[in-house]
Amino acid sequence: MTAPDNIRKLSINNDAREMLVRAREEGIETVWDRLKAQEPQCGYCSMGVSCRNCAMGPCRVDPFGDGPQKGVCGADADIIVARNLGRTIAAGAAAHSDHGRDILEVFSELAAGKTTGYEIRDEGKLLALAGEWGIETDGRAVDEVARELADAMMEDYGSRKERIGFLDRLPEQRGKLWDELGITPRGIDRENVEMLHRTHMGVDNDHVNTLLHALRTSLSDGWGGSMVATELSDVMFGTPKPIMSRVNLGTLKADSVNIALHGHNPMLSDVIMQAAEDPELVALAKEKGAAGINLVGLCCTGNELQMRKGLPMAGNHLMQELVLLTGALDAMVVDYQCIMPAVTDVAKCFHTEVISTADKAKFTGATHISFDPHRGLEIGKEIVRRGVEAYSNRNPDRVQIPEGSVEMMAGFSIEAILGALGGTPEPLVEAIAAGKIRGAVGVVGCNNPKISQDHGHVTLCKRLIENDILVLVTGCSAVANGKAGQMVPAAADMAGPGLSEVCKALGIPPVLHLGSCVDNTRILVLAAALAKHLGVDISQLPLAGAAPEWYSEKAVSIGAYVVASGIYTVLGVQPPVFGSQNVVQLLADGLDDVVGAKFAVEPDPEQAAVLIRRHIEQQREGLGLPFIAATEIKSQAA
Ligand code: BF8
Ligand code: SF4
Repeated sequence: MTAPDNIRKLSINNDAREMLVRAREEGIETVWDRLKAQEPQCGYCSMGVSCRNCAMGPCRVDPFGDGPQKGVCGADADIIVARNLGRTIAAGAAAHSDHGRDILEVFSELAAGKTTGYEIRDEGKLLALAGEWGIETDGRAVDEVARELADAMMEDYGSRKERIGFLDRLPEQRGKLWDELGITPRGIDRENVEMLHRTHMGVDNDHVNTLLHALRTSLSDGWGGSMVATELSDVMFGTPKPIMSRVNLGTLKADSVNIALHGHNPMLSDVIMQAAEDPELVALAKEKGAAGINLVGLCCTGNELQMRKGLPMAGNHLMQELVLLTGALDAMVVDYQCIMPAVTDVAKCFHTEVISTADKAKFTGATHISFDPHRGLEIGKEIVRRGVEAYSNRNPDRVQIPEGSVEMMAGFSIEAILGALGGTPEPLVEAIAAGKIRGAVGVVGCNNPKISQDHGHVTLCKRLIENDILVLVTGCSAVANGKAGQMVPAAADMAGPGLSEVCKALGIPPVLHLGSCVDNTRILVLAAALAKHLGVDISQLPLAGAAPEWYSEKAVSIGAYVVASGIYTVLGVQPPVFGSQNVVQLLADGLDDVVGAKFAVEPDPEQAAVLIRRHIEQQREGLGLPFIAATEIKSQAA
């Protein structure tokens, strides 16, 4: 079907457009309608110059100089913008790190033998981690080692140490630089709490000092909480290996019970996948007239399961309401983060049951089934049973599933990437040195209804691979690239000659799926390993980061820890900092002299690709590698 222009511009994907047409026809409100209703959005807030940190306010300063230049307490634009950015980073870092803590708590209970439905699936990784953390492994029982590792990681959340445990992974230069700058993260919770303290009225009133701590806070996420989440998820659910899967709304099946797993934490969804294979529940589904039980993923819970088990993905962030509009979803199981409160409103227009599972994330209008790892499998079965029961309420006349799904490959943990290279980064280094691969870029982050859905991700990645730049994706970017067909080995044909040759030799796509958003830590680990291998700092490598369609506070924390780790990062959506020239100057320029990397903002993905290619060529030149002159790059973009 062809959607009218006003709908076509909202998303580049036909499945989304078809559901948007249906939403308009049936008068069902979606995120795009609500964005429109909010416009024009507040200019002060968009520029970051409004403050409601205390009851003398709320205040705003006028960035154009006509109105007040200071809040009631005397805070100017620099202070207000820096404080707001610091709080945003703290919220994002807290979300990732608390997710990590939840995984760690289940891991600890597993080690104590108190869970059902969990096991240590990657003992080798557990032992390697224990070794890294200085825990004796020789001759000891695995669960004993696991308990000690869990305790050591728990300590990282507090503030008992000078530095958190994963920092030994850093190249020496980077660790030293952070020490000199005073931004070495000491404790995961500590840096977050200190950020909130500093941004209370009358504490840190020097915007540079505030922003340095914002970097420290983000590092406690990237090299702390998120890294705990990734590493322990690998231990408990398996370290991903390349696996084929499918993506888009066509992964729903009209003849089956359809259950979507939405959110971020794989703890419960992993046992739900086990439960969906339970013969009794499959028989129940058949009794109700269904062919079977079909699970699909949304957002990062989906990514976690796709990486390890090939779970088909219904879509990314902006698909969460549209999947309900198919009328074919019997249950949406949610944990936390990026789940729009609106899902229960849309679900009401159909028979879909929304089931919330995290006690810290309840939704009005949802059925709450509290997750408890001690009864993991039992709860998983209870949830699947509800989905099967809900199937009986489905109205077949209201089912409309967009046709066809797209094949994609997932599962590129660092272990898998190194495995494909024969166990060492050397072949990758050689390919980069020879210019077959010019560099690598992590393209990460969300969808944002302010940008045509997936346009930023797909266009940027396309241009990068055409220029022999290897792309590593996570989160919603992975889903976007998957739908565009850029994540199968055959997509090597879309890449430039050098990258194409390497991909074909290894049988891998030019855009590699590294997992969920906490798995951006895999990119950090790879970057650190490459830098160490070459004896240079991360900031010298031909690497970049990009978040073309970001929306979330977590994405801001990611961007901050990527830059603080020494990687140039281009944002596609303007962050609310433009009310302070000093803050903008620092982020977009000054930081380069501090941490060896900086931010750029470029909404046009074609231009973002040019910026990134230029940066990569400069980095190559710095390392004495063959490079393409900037003028030549410019002409390629024309
Ligand atoms: O953590 S990319 S919209 S789903 S925040 Fe959310 Fe953004 Fe998607 Fe995953 Ni990440
Ligand atoms: Fe206003 Fe200062 Fe209070 Fe913020 S902290 S609301 S700028 S008085």
